[in-house]
Amino acid sequence: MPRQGVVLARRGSSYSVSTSLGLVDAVLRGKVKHQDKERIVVGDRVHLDRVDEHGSAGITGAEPRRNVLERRSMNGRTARPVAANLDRVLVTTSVAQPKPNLGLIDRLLAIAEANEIPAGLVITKIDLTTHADLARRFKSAGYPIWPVSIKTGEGIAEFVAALKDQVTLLTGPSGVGKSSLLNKVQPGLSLRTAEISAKIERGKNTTVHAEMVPLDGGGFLVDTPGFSDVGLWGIEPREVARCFPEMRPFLARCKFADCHHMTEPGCAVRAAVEQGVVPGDRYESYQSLFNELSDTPKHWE
Ligand SMILES: Nc1nc2c(ncn2[C@@H]2O[C@H](COP(=O)(O)OP(=O)(O)OP(=O)(O)O)[C@@H](O)[C@H]2O)c(=O)[nH]1
Ligand SMILES: [Mg+2]
Ligand SMILES: [Zn+2]
Repeated sequence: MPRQGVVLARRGSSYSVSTSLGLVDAVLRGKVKHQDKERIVVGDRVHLDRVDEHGSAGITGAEPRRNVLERRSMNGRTARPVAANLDRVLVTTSVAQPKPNLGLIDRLLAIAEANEIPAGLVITKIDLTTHADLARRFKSAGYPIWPVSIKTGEGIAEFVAALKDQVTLLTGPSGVGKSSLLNKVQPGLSLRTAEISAKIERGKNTTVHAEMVPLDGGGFLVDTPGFSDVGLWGIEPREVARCFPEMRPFLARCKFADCHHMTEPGCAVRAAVEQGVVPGDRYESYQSLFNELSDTPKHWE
C-alpha cells in the first residue's frame, strides 16, 4: 500500500487518489476529517494509511501546499479552496455563446494573482466569430493567450504544448467549453458536456466537481464547475492594484504613497487610464473589486 498520493477528485466524502500503484479510493480519517478551512482538495498531496474493510484507504494528512486557489461566493462568508499546488490558472472564456463576461474574467484573473498563481487566458469557440479584440485586451494586460476551437482544431496543438509537465487549472463561466476542451486534449476521457441554453445563452452547470486529469503527454489539467459570480477573498483593498499587471508600472508614481487610485489627485494609474495606456474597462474592474473589499468586514469568523 503506497503511503502517498495526489487527490484527483472528490465526490462527497470519497476522494480519488493517484498513487504509484494506480488509483485508490480514500476517505478522511482522524483529525483531517474535522479541518473545515484546510479541507483536502484536488491537487493536495496526501498521506495514506491502510485500506479498511470497505476497500477505502484513509487520508491522515497532507503535505504543505505550494499554493491554493480559493474563492468565495459574492455574499458568502467562507473562503472555498478549489485546488492546490497549481502551476497555472487559465481563465476560460468563449468569444460567443455565451458572450464574454469581462467583469467576471477580470475577477478570476485577479483571484489567481491574489493567490500568487501565474494566470493566462483560453479563448474558446473561435470558429464562431473573431477573437482579435478580446485577445488584444488581455495581451495588453500582459497575459499569455491560447485561442482555440474544438470544432476546427485551431490552436489545439499550441494549447497542448503549453500543458506539458504542468499542473494547469481551467476556470470560467458555465458553457464556455472547459470540459469539451479537456475531452479534446485527452481523447477517451468523455467528461460530461452540454449544449448551452439557447433561451438564456448560458451554460447549464454541467460539471459539478473539480477533477484533475493526468495527461498522456505529461502534466495534469484540472476541470472545474462553471459559475457566474465570484468574490475576491481575504486580501487588503490596497493590494488589489497589484492584481492588475498593467497597473503595476504606475503604482510607485502616484503623488501619495498610500494612493487608492480612486479619486486622489496626482494618481499615475488614473493618468494612464486617461491616456489609454490602461484600458478603461480593466480599471473599472479594479474599482469594483476595490470597493467590494473596502465594504467587507475585516473579520468573518
Ligand atoms: N462552436 C463551438 N462550440 C463549442 C466549442 N467548444 C465547446 N463547444 C460547445 O459548448 C457547449 C458547452 O461545453 P462544455 O464543455 O459543457 O462547457 P463547460 O465550460 O465545461 O461548462 P460547465 O461544466 O457547465 O462549467 C457544448 O455544447 C460544446 O459542444 C468550440 O470550440 N466551438
Ligand atoms: Mg464542464
Ligand atoms: Zn494612484
